[in-house]
Amino acid sequence: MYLMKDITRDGNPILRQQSETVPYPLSAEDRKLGQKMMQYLEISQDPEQCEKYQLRAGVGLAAPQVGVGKLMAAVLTPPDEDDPEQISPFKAIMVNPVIVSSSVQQAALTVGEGCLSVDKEFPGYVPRSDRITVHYQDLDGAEHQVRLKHYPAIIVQHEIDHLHGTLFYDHIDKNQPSAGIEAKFLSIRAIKSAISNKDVIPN
Ligand code: NB4
Ligand code: NI
Repeated sequence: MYLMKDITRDGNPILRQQSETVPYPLSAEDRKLGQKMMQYLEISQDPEQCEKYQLRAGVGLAAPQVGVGKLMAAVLTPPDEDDPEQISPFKAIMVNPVIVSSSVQQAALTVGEGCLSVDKEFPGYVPRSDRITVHYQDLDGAEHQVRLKHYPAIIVQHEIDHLHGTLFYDHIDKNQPSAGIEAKFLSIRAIKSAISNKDVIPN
């Protein structure tokens, strides 16, 4: 199992590299990698085990964070009580994921984002697409295409960013404060001032 000592930290060049396509059939090693990443998330979300192994809780983990530059990430979203529309939590080991479409509508977690690979705190909104369609393969090579919104969509975008060498704080607008907003998810209009890409046109 992975422990915090196995997690690569900001400054390690692998976190800034483009990951490589994973070939099929999957090697035993690549399969193990996917399973171990999901295991980290499961253990870290169990309060007792999280404490026991001194982990930082995670809802997603990307291969570069365990030192492997391959297009693979695990996502495990806990049920969101504040979002009754979210029928079931999203759980997937995603291989070669590609975002095939994303909404113009933006959303951000009001609490900002934290990353297991970034020890420093970076307060501020991380504007992302509110909805995405992502295509990926599972460990058996089966192809999946799913539409995600809100919280799961934000997590998947954070993980896919890792696979392309991007970290969450790259998206934070350093010139705009983020105080005073209470809603959990915000439309692009509400957080317009925090969005650095001024070309994004609200729908
Ligand atoms: C990935 C997330 C950062 C923002 C939002 C959140 C936590 C991470 C990083 C979007 C994706 C990991 C991967 C949490 C967390 C809420 C739900 C359920 C019970 C504890 C858990 C805590 F831990 N981010 N950490 N950061 N990353 N929510 N929750 N709770 O997961 O760096 O690239 O277990
Ligand atoms: Ni991260």
